[in-house]
Amino acid sequence: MTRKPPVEDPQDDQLKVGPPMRQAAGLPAVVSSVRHGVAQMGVTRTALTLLRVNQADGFDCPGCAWPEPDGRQRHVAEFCENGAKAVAEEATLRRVTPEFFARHPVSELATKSDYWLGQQGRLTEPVVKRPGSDHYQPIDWDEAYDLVAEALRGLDSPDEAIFYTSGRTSNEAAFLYQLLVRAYGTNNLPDCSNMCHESSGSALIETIGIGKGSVSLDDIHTADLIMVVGQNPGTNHPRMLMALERAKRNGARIVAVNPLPEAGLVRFNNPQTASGLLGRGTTLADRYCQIRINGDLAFFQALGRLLLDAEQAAPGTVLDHEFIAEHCHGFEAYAAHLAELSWADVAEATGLAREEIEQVHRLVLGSRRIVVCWAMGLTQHRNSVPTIREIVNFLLLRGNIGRPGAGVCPVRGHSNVQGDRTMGINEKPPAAFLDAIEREFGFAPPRGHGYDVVEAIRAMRDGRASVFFAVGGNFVRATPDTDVTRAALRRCALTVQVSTKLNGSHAAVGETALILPTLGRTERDVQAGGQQFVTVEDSMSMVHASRGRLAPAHEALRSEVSIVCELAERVLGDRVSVPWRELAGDYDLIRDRIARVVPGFTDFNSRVRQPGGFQLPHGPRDSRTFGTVTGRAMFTANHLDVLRVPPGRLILQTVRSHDQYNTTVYGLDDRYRGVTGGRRVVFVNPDDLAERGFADGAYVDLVSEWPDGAGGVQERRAPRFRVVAYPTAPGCAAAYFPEANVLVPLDSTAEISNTPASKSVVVRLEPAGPERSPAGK
Ligand SMILES: Nc1nc2c(c(=O)[nH]1)N[C@H]1C(S)=C(S)[C@@H](COP(=O)(O)OP(=O)(O)OC[C@H]3O[C@@H](n4cnc5c(=O)[nH]c(N)nc54)[C@H](O)[C@@H]3O)O[C@H]1N2
Ligand SMILES: Nc1nc2c(c(=O)[nH]1)N[C@H]1C(S)=C(S)[C@@H](COP(=O)(O)OP(=O)(O)OC[C@H]3O[C@@H](n4cnc5c(=O)[nH]c(N)nc54)[C@H](O)[C@@H]3O)O[C@H]1N2
Ligand SMILES: [Mo]
Repeated sequence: MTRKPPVEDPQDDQLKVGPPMRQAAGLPAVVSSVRHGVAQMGVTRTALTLLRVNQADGFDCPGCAWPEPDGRQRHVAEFCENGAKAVAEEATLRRVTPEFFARHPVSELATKSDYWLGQQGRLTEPVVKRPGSDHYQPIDWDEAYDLVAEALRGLDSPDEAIFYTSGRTSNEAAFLYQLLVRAYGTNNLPDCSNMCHESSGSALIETIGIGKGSVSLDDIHTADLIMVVGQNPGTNHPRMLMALERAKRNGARIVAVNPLPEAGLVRFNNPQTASGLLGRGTTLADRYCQIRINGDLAFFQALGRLLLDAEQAAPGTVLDHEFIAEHCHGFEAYAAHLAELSWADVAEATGLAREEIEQVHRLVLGSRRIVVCWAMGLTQHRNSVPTIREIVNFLLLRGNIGRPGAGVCPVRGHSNVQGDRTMGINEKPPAAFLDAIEREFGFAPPRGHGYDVVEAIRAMRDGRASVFFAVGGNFVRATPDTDVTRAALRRCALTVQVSTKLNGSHAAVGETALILPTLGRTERDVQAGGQQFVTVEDSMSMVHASRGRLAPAHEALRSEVSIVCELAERVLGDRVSVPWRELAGDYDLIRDRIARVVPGFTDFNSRVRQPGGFQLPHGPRDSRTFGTVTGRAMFTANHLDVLRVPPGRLILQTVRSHDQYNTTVYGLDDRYRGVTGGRRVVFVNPDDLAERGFADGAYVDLVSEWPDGAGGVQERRAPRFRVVAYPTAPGCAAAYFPEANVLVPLDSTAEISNTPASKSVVVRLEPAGPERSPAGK
């Protein structure tokens, strides 16, 4: 069955580094996507599978949350290189069987990298690791469910259990999952959002009244100016480059703000067109601001101040006074605050010359319609929420929210992470949502806040929680402070993973551990009522259907919906009157319930059957209605706190390579950044290296520093990284997630959103010791 034998763990002597590329996609991308597909699934299956991605009658790409164009504009192959890798990873013909677990004890799996683990193939049958044993063994589905139900019923309080979700879970499964968890009695529903766009949600809810982006694909196509800030779309949202290319053809200007010169933002060869395959492609960024890490709050304050100054010089010509008067609150306080802005602080925080910011300002003045896009480069810092508030300030000044071609665009990660939140995967659920649950299902859901990701780790670490249940994801590797998190999980009485593929979390286990294998997006889901489809919501609030077409990887696999329903029956008995079995048999019945509980889903079943689905309402976008405390869009005054590090230290960001999907590592190359054959690299500016006496190619340990609360410093060490002299902004460094997660202190989080600050880790470099790289730990 298997194509190409699974790989061994990487050795650092295979690592090669060349110059970074100056453009993205083109023919190499097509070659790469087909190569990955064929290695995992063979030629025919590759062709058949890839042609179904993102088509109206096919499945939603399990890659990113970038929307699909409407029917007319869709390409025959509406996927990208990295979407193709995501599909190949799931549709692989390799299998992890009970014999595999007999051969490999859990203690051995714990030493393997996520790359090795992922390459073993799809999980097939439920397995259990019992107390005292070092092996997973097969277990019946019924026995597995009983085991979980018994553990949950045995807890002193429902708050001693934690229910994690990753963002691939469908709307239907997510809705029933949160219903089960709330009926059981807790709001402990941490999810990957807590580590991802939580900062965006926090800032946007406060300032515009809704935590989602306000633009549609057409707004991108018709904007005059698009700012892409803290985002690497060439790798993480490749189809976004097509939208940017189209915007450019319509006359848009693009400004990139990023400490790294990312190839995809510099130039793009559209692989969907013949000229793009071979030609020179489109120059994307008109201005590239290589900002110092964490300088964005200062950057947007500077742009705000320049607009205010320009307005003062030519009153009535720069700001949108009508919009500000009619729809906004707090303008005077904001303007007064910016009058005090220190240009010296701006220079220090951004590392940019004032002239560079003024050039962007001139583009802003010449643009009526502005969109600001951002991702993890903005959300994973201590001051992320105030930074995103500053983007809102900047846009409000010229009325750039709630009109065509303009708005806020937080670009989501996981393909249904936004939908999961809409469905109630939220540890701090709004009261209106809980009221609706109570009305529809007749039980009183808990009202207190549950644990987010960081609080969940603390609760397990401190023995306040002892059952951990995850629908998808890879908790131990995705979270910060890997050693602390692993120890926390190991303290649990029971850990349960509903998963498609093997990963590090299957080796960071409680006394008893279960793996429940589940269907992926690409697979047919047949239930009592026949073949089912599920639905997802993309980054621009479009809800649409996703139909799996492939035969399931194994006959024992169950759908996430069916796993949740079976479990609910056993955990809850007749404590609530939810017809779990009927819902599991016919997902239309779940959608009927969603329609009655979640605003915007009226006639869900009929509207989702229209080609392309439907768009959820969005007050600011649709009618300039702002559901904030004042009923208006909120200007805010935010303190500019320059991130200063002790002499000799660098600010390290943890990023994705071109060959990974979060903790799923497809391969060991980062083509655009010139790295092949390995991942333990740290990118540092050549001047910083020279100052510290390190040469390109040297091996170093990365040591992070964090106040220990008693006047001293806590240190965390990631051994043996190859230094790569790289044109990143001075004072900054970059290494890959998840290898660098050991360096991120659990307590280093964003204010308000509590997102781990994994893009601003203070580190020093030390010459590496003689030992080899630890692969899996
Ligand atoms: N192929 C692929 N696709 C993916 C993913 C994947 O792993 N692989 N992951 C998915 C998920 S869950 C998410 S959330 C998204 C992530 O998408 P991205 O946010 O693009 O992912 P990162 O690799 O974290 O890149 C962060 C970018 O921000 C820049 N940056 C870092 N710090 C700063 C800063 O302080 N200021 C500014 N202005 N820029 C900064 C970095 O140089 C980098 O370009 O992608 C999604 N899509
Ligand atoms: N240092 C650092 N840490 C980070 C980040 C960073 O930039 N830097 N980024 C953060 C971000 S943005 C995110 S979103 C998180 C991601 O955190 P997670 O979502 O927890 O991690 P993933 O790697 O996406 O999860 C991959 C696993 O999901 C399972 N899976 C895949 N598809 C399915 C499915 O359809 N159903 C089920 N049940 N399981 C499935 C597979 O077993 C696979 O191994 O990581 C965060 N951690
Ligand atoms: Mo994410």
